[in-house]
Amino acid sequence: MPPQISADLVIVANRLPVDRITEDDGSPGWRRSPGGLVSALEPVMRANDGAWIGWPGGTDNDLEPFVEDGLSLVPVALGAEEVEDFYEGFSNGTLWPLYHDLVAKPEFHREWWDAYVAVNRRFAEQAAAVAAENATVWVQDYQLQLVPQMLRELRPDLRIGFYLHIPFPPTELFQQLPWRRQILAGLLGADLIGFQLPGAAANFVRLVRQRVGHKTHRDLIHLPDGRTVRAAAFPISIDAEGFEELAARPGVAARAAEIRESLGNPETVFLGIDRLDYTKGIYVRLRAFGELLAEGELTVGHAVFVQVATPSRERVDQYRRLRDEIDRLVGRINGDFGEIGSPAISYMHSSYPREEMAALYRAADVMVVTPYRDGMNLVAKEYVACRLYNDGALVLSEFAGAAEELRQAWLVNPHDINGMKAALLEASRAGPREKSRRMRAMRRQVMEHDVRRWADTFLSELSCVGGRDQPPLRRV
Ligand code: GDG
Repeated sequence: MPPQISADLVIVANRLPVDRITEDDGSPGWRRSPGGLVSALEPVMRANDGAWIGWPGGTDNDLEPFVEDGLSLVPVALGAEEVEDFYEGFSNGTLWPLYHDLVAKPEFHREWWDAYVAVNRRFAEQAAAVAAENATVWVQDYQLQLVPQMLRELRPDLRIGFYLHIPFPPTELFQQLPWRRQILAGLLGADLIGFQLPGAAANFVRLVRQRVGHKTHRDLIHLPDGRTVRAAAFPISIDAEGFEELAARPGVAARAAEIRESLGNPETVFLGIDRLDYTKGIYVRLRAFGELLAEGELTVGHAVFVQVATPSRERVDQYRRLRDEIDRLVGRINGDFGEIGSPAISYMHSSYPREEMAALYRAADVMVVTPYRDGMNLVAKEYVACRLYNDGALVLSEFAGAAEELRQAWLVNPHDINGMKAALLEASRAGPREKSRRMRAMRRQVMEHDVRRWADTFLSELSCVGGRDQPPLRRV
């Protein structure tokens, strides 16, 4: 019998916080997937009989709700065609590029939209089934923008929050979407809509005022049915203490030294870590590095670029093409400048355990984060948290949400390749005092604004909007 779930706090996200694995005896099992969202929400979930609704990955369709390590998990099944149309199609082929400033061209297909509606409805129905009376439901991200409205229709007693992890586009771009009205109406089902940056929240409120005609006052939207919705910024962060603790482990320090050793102990290790995604500006940063080698500003043996590109959305065409382009560029730069035992670029298309990530952060002199557009970018914050001795330098795109908090980074415009080259050189040549001054300020910001604080702030603001009389969540 599946457990009967009646939760006071329900998280609804595209993915469950676990991955399917095969146990030693060959039976199927689950392993907690690493991620800040789970660790941030875990304490409040435990204190409030929380449940998490999400897709378990794959197309296994007979999964019942289950309890894993004390957390109630509710799988939402997707068929193979829905994975194509809802996930790879509308979510990652339409919304992802549209919300990232058209870095790639979004495709609009009516059958993708139909699948998006059907899958959002399934998530909303599951949430309605497991939420206790007057419960709080927190819906996550761009794949599920219709859920708030669908859920409100099913369960008007609930308090509903929504958080968008990626940027919200300017009005002119959003207007391209044939289903723009439905998306806005979907989001307005929430009591509180959270964005990474104040600018995104302001874009949303303006759009609702100008295009839908609802009355707005500052960050509040007044709906004709008498409800008030608030749209505001809640910049996400990382488990900063967790990363700091990881980086301080002797095994991680030893691994960092080993990494540098195996790179030939160069003076400067540049590092990039990203999902292999066209928004992240991986190609352009490697090109900048290649030009610096060609011009003799940097030399192999003294400088090396380590790039980790974690596999992502490999069945989507644009991602396959990007992978080929980067493969070719890395091959060319290494062919032109590499020497036996000293490649110019050490490129890994794979994913690593958290310990190895922390060792890489510790091993790198210059962290290079150059997205064309990014909601926040947690990698930049993780690097900062791992620099225990206030050394190291961060080169950061102005177009990452993180740039609003990490002002002491070397900020760059990824469209300006010369500017980026200058910043890479400056960051690599800066003296220890300058680096320490910048890093100290950034560390203070990251350590004080961690992901626990993000979750607590959102949930406590959510309990204040709407003016309805509901019991607050138990705090931890
Ligand atoms: C979206 C928004 C926003 C990467 N490779 C490995 C690995 N990672 C981890 C990193 C980091 C996370 O994945 C990536 O987070 P980012 O923020 O950099 O980027 P997105 O995946 O695009 O995330 C973004 C975020 O949501 C949160 O709201 O900041 O703007 O696009 O934590 O460490 N982790 C492990 N092995 C890897 O190989 N263990």
